[in-house]
Amino acid sequence: MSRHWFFATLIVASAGISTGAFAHGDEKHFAAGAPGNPKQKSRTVEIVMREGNGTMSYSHDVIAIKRGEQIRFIIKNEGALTHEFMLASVKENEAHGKLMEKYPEMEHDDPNGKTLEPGKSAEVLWKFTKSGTFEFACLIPGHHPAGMHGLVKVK
Ligand SMILES: [Cu+2]
Repeated sequence: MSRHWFFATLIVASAGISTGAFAHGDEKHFAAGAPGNPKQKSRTVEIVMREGNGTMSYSHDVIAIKRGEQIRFIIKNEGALTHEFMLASVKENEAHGKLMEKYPEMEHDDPNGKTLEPGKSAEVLWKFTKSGTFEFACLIPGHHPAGMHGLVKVK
């Protein structure tokens, strides 16, 4: 466990705010579905993060997914700043974003979210077990309002 991850988890736990995951017995539950199984088939979706012209963005605004589908998100940071990909409900991301205004140094290496320095990439393997509209967003202060958010529509 990295020190940053532990620090972030500690803050979130003590503040009582959900980041999209909560413990229930030994199992973790997530708003947007569940961590994927590498042994099952998946569809790859590559997402690029970047800045430019006063905005920050993901290469996708909306991703349509069938319920039960497993997606291998390949996330690439092609920007000059650190960015995140956090997959949760809109409400959870909003609460998590408010927390990050207080603790902007929070970093994530979770099943549903990664923090990526410039030039880095990461994978999030995710199974969309629930229908509904979810959000992926960068919760580093100022990034969501600058355009770093997108929707996942699961039908
Ligand atoms: Cu960002």
